[in-house]
Amino acid sequence: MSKPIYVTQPVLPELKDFIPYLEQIWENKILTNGGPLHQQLEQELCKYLCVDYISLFNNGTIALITALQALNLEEGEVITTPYTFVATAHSIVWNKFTPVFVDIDPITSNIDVQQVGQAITEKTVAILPVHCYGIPCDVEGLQVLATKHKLKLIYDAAHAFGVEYNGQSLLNYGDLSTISFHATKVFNTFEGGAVVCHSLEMKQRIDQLKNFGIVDETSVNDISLNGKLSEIHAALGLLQLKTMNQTLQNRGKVDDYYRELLANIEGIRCIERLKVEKDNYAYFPIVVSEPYPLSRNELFEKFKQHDVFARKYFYPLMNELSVYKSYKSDTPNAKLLSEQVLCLPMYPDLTDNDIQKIVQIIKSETAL
Ligand code: T4K
Repeated sequence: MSKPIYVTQPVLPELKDFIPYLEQIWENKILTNGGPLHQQLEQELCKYLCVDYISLFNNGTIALITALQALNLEEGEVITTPYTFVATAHSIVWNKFTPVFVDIDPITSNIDVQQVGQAITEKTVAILPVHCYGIPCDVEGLQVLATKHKLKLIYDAAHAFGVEYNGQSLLNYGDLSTISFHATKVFNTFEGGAVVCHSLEMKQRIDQLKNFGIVDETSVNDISLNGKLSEIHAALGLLQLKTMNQTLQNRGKVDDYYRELLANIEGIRCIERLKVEKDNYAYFPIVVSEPYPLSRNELFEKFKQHDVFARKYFYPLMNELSVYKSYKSDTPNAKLLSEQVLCLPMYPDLTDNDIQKIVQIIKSETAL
């Protein structure tokens, strides 16, 4: 039996390098609630990501829910993309807003700014785009709309750790950005996440919200969740950061090699990455269409027969899930892409042999 190849594999530090952090935690007995490693990780992340303020969370979903809560918005509609992971839409409904799904640009896979403009009504309170696969949205176009209509702009940047665009961190765009540090992400703390914001006042509000809304020993100002990241998770983050540049470099090599080997296969299109100062190569999505002899689903199954576990990120669309079907929307570009997309295995330790094997499975169909 060949060793299975999954869509991703987390980067893990050497176990021996983790031990001193555990010793420190055991020694001082501070396990959570903003301990020293948590504070150190916030500082180091601000420096690494070139952002002013960051609040750590126990996962990206709670970060997203809290970001929406932090803005004190009136009830109303939040415009978003259906081409995403369920957490994006869930965060809107958890906050009792109404999601409005608009179509995407089929080339970038990100929300289409023109469609956003057409969906804005007097009920709209915010826009929640996703930098899908770590590819930047049209941040300038979205900001113009948000400013013109006095809307809040929150980016679900779960995939966008480390991306630099237009001379700065992509996370600096909009009012708030949220990141995921899940095991499957470019930077992981096993589970984890963060909100990036632009002022100390907002950071303090977010920090209160992630701690039950507690202000001090006798006052609680908001009804909110426990979103804190523990010291063990923070330690894992500190270790990950040490090798982050190498991680991104290796991901870039995997991306390059795939593109080289997949060039000129009819019916297979690699989704282009926008030219950016620093990319994170978060995913490697391909689009499968005619004249390639197999459908996306058939290729997905064929991979499985060879112990290659690609993923249909993102299928089904949010507006096709039973829980979101009642929210009316018309998103033909997103529908087509969700039926044709397949994310190939992408992680820094993926070997050239593995990549050749994956591409050979694709090519073997065209040689029949
Ligand atoms: N917004 C967006 C746009 C997102 O994509 C996500 C999460 C969020 C918000 C929410 O952030 P978090 O609350 O999760 O921090 C995965 C992840 O669970 C999820 O984090 C991610 N997006 C989504 C796109 O993918 P699954 O159900 O596909 O994961 P799973 O467990 O099937 O893992 C995929 C493969 O990765 C496995 O086949 C093997 C490998 N793997 C996975 C885990 C968990 C490992 O090798 N080790 C592991 O520990 O959702």
